[in-house]
Amino acid sequence: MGPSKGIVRIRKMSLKIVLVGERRVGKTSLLERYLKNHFAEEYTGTLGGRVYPTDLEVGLDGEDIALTHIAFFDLMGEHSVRKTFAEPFFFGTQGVLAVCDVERPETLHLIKDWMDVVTKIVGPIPIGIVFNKIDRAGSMAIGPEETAWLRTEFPGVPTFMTSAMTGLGVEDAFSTIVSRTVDTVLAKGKKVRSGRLLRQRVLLYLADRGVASKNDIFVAMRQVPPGEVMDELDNLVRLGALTLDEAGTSTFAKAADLPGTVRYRVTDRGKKIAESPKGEELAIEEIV
Ligand SMILES: Nc1nc2c(ncn2[C@@H]2O[C@H](COP(=O)(O)OP(=O)(O)O)[C@@H](O)[C@H]2O)c(=O)[nH]1
Ligand SMILES: [Mg+2]
Repeated sequence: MGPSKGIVRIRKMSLKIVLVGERRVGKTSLLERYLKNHFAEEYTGTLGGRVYPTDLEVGLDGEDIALTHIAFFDLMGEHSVRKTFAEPFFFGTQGVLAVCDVERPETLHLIKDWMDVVTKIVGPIPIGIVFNKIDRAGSMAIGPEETAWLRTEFPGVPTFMTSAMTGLGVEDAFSTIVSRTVDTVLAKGKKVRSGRLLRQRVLLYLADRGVASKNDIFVAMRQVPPGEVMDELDNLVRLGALTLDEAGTSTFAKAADLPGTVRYRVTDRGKKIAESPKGEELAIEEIV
């Protein structure tokens, strides 16, 4: 289903985006600048964390839009969060802005430690690297050595030069991480939907014939990679919608380990699911 003329689809989603980085690099100032367009001179370092909830509209392909509710998480007790409270703090994070201070190169290298902690908890997610305090260009300590290090450690990761003080580059850094996070979340959703579609096709094919061999099913689904078809056969057996037709295969065997001649038979339950209207087809998704 590509974007079709005249129809605007609206996707609603909630996102969690976290700012990481050492103390005093400017995380809180960047958030304050981006969300409230204001800059506080004094330093108000406190323990814990703080959430800035925001609603943003993001343009998608064609005319489609995403209505996002974004929770930006700001660190306060930076050290204790990385060492002790990482799991609850980063749980469910979908995007990261990693901030360093152009006057302190060590804050760039420590981004690696922050990302290791985050990735361990939520896996690979979109990230943007922010070089803040660019208004201090005169005392900038980030040179070719740092740039080379960055390319090795974070290949392909977008970088931004920002100043929370003047506002330079701030909008770009935030809007890029937001749109990358939205794209990633939507891509994951697409995967689930095509999985549902394949499940229904396999089930209808078998409900029609009663029995079919693994090879026949591959031929019927030839546009789909065999690995995906086998995963779906395994799911349907687990759901009790299909059984293996061979005598003596009472214990569950993975489709990948079985010969092409092995036959699958649709069960009464499988027939019922195949016949049910669309809404109910999807209900089986929950059971897996
Ligand atoms: N010159 C300059 N100072 C900044 C900038 N961003 C933050 N600061 C200052 O750096 C200090 C630490 O900022 P803060 O946002 O509290 O850092 P955090 O600990 O990472 O949240 C404060 O004194 C800020 O005023 C910037 O872009 N330029
Ligand atoms: Mg702060």
